[in-house]
Amino acid sequence: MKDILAAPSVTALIRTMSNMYAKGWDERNAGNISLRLEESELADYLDLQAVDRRLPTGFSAPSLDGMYFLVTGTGKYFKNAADAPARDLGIVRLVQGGSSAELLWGFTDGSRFTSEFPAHMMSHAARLRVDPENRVVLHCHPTHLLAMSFVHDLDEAAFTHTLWQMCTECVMVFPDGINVLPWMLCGTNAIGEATAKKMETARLVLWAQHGVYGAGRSLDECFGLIETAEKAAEVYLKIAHLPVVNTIPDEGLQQIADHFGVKLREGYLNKGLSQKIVHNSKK
Ligand code: 2HA
Ligand code: ZN
Repeated sequence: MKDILAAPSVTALIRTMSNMYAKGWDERNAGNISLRLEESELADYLDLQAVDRRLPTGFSAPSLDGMYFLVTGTGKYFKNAADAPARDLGIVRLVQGGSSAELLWGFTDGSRFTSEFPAHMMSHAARLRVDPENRVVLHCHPTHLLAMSFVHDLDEAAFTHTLWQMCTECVMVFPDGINVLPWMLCGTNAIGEATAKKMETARLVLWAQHGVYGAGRSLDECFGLIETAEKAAEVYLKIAHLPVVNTIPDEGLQQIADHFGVKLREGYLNKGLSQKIVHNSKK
């Protein structure tokens, strides 16, 4: 057997966690990641019949039955993952309709996967229905998106539109926009189900006054998605209190989309918001 610590998905996950920590998105035990793995990626590294422990999940996800996930552990610090990967990460196989997870590697201190496992698995199921190649669900607390959720209208079209206006590349990176959940108690099946529902129409879901979820085909793509939205939120917060005299007009946003061949979320342009930065469209 090869060394699992040298497996490309494990090294990529640790690198992503370190980068996220460096960005300031994952203080203390904040954040969690799950990466779907193919059996073929694991076969050289683990005895897939050797189940260490069985962990109840508390939900059902029949479409994920038999799938493998590399996932971060509950209470673990992104800052430390590179020092103790076998303690802070785990590889599980979902069985019994998703109601149970077989631990194949990791969580060596007897712990288990993130408290946000329901939101992760339900989001995987939702994204796989729209994109069979989706592999990543990633949650973190990026400072500027979090801050923006206190001062900006949480209407999804308005929030998306403001982010799109902040950097030219936003419409290319997230043409599907950002969906928004109001503040909710985290770590529950209820927020998991609500997040998954939002994941059906966008790869970014803001948890107001908490953080953000992203989904994608690779860790890099998903990291870049959040990084781009977070950059836009940072620009917004730098200009929100200043008189805005120039913007990218809606026609410009449409031109970018047409030029790069992406389809913008229906109905998010030409809502009369284009020439001004909207702090609260209800005003
Ligand atoms: O894992 O971020 O939402 C800690 C969290 C919970
Ligand atoms: Zn969180």
